[in-house]
Amino acid sequence: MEQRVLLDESAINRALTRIAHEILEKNKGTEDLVLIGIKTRGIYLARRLAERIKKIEGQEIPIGELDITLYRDDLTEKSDQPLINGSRISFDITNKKIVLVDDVLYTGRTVRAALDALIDLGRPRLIQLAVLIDRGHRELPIRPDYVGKNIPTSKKEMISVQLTEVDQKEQVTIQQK
Ligand code: 3GP
Ligand code: 5GP
Ligand code: MG
Repeated sequence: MEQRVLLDESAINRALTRIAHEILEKNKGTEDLVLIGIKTRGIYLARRLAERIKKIEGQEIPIGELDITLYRDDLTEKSDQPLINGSRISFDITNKKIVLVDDVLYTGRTVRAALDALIDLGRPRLIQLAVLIDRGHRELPIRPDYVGKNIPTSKKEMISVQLTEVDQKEQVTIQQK
């Protein structure tokens, strides 16, 4: 299967550093700021952003986790019903500025489910969205506030996000399904 590298390790690092700065700029610092990562790789990306924010501002910000999966037979045939499998958010989100973090944004249905889950937990002041890759094909009116890289894709393509914490490798590639 032919595979093309979209981001290598340094490109991922630069994108995350830029997004950390953008988050701080847009929110004017870390006050009431929290990060919530969406299952698997979004959680590691959220942790990395929090580390960078700590380096830049010297402030620790809370991180929560949401576990959302799509019912599907395989990666090409997915039904469009994302399911919340659980959350680990050990702080009150009321009046917080939440940045949701995911690796890939595609139809937007996962993010919609995340928004539902968050709004059930409390009333945040605002919710923003950060993704490493926006591959297009939105089916809902959802747009990211922070993007590592926009990659126009065909629906037949698949983006593989490999992070050392999970994959012992650090790169983003695109291939045909
Ligand atoms: P993630 O948990 O880190 O997001 O859903 C399991 C993994 O499969 C996901 O990892 C995701 O990166 C990967 N994946 C690749 N292509 C697709 C796709 O088209 N849909 C979904 N839901 N996941 C995909
Ligand atoms: P959406 O709900 O926006 O269609 O898809 C978002 C979720 O599905 C993300 O959490 C992401 O993990 C996964 N996803 C969708 N398409 C891709 C893809 O091409 N590559 C990867 N790695 N994940 C994808
Ligand atoms: Mg994901």
